[in-house]
Amino acid sequence: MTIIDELRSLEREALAAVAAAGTLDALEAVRIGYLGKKGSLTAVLRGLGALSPEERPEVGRVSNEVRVALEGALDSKRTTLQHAARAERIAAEAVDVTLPGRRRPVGRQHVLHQIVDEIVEVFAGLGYRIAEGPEVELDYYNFTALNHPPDHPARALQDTFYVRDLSGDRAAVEGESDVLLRTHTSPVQVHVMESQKPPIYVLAPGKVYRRDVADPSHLPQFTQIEGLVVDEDITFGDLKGTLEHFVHAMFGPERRVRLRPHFFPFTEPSAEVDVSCAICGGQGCRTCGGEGWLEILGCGMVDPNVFRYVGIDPERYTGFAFGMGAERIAGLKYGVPDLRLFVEGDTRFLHQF
Ligand code: 2U9
Repeated sequence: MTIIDELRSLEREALAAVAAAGTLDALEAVRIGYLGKKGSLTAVLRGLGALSPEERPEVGRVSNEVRVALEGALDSKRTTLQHAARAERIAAEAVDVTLPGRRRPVGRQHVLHQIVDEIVEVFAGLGYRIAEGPEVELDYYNFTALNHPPDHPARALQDTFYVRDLSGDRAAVEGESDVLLRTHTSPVQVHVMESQKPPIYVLAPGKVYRRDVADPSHLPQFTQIEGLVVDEDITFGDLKGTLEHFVHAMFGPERRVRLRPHFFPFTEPSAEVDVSCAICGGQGCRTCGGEGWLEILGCGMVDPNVFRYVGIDPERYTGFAFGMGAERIAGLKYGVPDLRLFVEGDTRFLHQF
């Protein structure tokens, strides 16, 4: 066998090895086996120097042809294998975008905030401004300026959360603190009257605190909404008309309103306000406990003493005030029998609103 035959046989064998290589690693092994430093074609090329000057050009040309053919086959096979590897990776990484997306739970406004917003809307429509104030208050703003005598039962430790200063050398004796968690939002209106002249039309929504044990109709923390109007010639008739408008906007125009005499330290005269029962229309049923009426708020004409505390002339100005619990209003509107449900945060309950 001539050296030329040997080269051609090497070429066939190498091209077959390239064709058989199934991976990039196998292909690289083929390249090293023939064209590497110790490769079989490299060995032939190195031996060219030992040939006779007559043989050398022909053998040189053929060996070069074999090398070029082999390099070409290696390159094209490498490209094919690289494309195959890439296609395989893309297939493995593919995301099926035709599947439905994962649903994320969407939050919603808490039912109590919905109710507060609804009530705010009704009074904003009548020209009231919204006022806010601190939840930690002075005894003066929560009780004294609202005409509570020093021995009023609401001031008792059993009814009010007092805030004690346990730092420094201030006497930290229970019951002697003049700082407390507000028991109603009325101190907000006292601040308003101190800083603004009448006419005043304000609505004060916010959290209030009372030392009650939670039960179906009581919460130690709840949401109050109070209103205050101070202007010239404000009468009890204005109060009644305002409340009727509110009840009709909130519960529907078919509902009736009833006022019963009551007592509050800050209003005189005072009344509790009932709305006719939605179920029986006033006949008496299980929902209203046979009464035909459901209590929704308290109200009255601002006591002249309250005006004197804040420096408003009770001879020139009169006013009315009212207060309600948002939890109670929400409970009545939606027929929720236990106010604790509004503060427990159970989403199965809250998602109904
Ligand atoms: C000022 C003067 C008077 C606010 C009023 C009521 C009547 C009332 C209760 C309803 C249920 C409290 O949430 S509740 O427990 N409130 O009955 N509140 S008049 O009177 C004021 C407020 C501020 C300066």
